Formats: sequence, structure tokens, C-alpha cells
Amino acid sequence: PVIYMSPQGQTLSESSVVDMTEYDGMIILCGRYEGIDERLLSQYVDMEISLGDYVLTGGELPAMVLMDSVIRRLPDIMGDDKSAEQDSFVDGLLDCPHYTKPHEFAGMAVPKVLLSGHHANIAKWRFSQQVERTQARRPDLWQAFTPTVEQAKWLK
Ligand code: 4GT
Repeated sequence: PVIYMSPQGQTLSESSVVDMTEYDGMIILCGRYEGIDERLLSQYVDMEISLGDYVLTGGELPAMVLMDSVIRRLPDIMGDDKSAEQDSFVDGLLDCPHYTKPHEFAGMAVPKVLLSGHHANIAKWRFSQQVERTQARRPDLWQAFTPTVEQAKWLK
């Protein structure tokens, strides 16, 4: 498809990104100044996509953002296969906090549960963090969230 990047388009979402991984390729059109002649848009453009409600000087950076978001969802792009699927928005919630080494940094310890090796407890803890963050930061996402059967149990 021919895609035109513009603030007048549909806002890009992770679900539309995943849909776009099915294309063999795409042509991304970028405007400058006041954009592209309406006659060209109506004849040759299949989709108009926006990154959000703000204005830039050109569509090139949005085009690169679109490419990056689609490419990272292609098979074999991310080292850890599961990681793209665990990120924010994929299950409708924000991501949980992440920690790396060392176990203590600037007087702050990594949460104990993460060092326990107890995978079920770790999964539950991560989910509870996702819930707390989403409720606090993105009430719109929380409102729209539908838990899986297991998540519904954890919420209870
Ligand atoms: C913002 C976005 C975008 C622009 C966005 C045509 C001339 C549009 C400049 C271009 N600004 N493009 N795609 N929010 N500016 O996605």
C-alpha cells in the first residue's frame, strides 16, 4: 500500500502495526510545508497515518517511526522471541518495571520476588505492577482492558 504520513490520518496503534507486518512492502509518502496536493492523495494514497496530535516540519521522522514499529514485529527481528509480545499495549496494559544487575544500585534493591526464581509469583507480581501503573497513568487503557481468565483470577 501507499501510506501518507500526516496529522490528518488515523493514529498509529500497536494492533495496526501488527496488521502491517503482513504486507510484502509499503511505499511511504512524506510531505513538507503544507503537505501533498489533495488530487494525488485521493488517487494514489491507500492509507493516511498519524503518530499523534502534534505537528512536525515533515513526514520523514514519522515514516521512520512507522518502519521501526513494523520491522520490530517481523519474525526473527528481536533477539528474545517473546519480548515483542510482552511489551506495553500488546495485552492492553502498560509494561511492568524492569531491573538489571547489580542487585543493589544507589541504595535501592531489586524487588525480592524477582530474585526468588519462583516463576508463577514473578508473573503475578509483574501483572500487579502493570495494573497499578495502567490505572495511575492511563485510565483510558484501564477502562478498555479485558483480562484473560488467569488475569481475572489474579485481579480477584
Ligand atoms: C505531524 C505528523 C506527521 C507532520 C504526525 C505534511 C507536511 C505533514 C508536514 C508533515 N506532522 N506529519 N505525520 N503527527 N508534518 O504524525
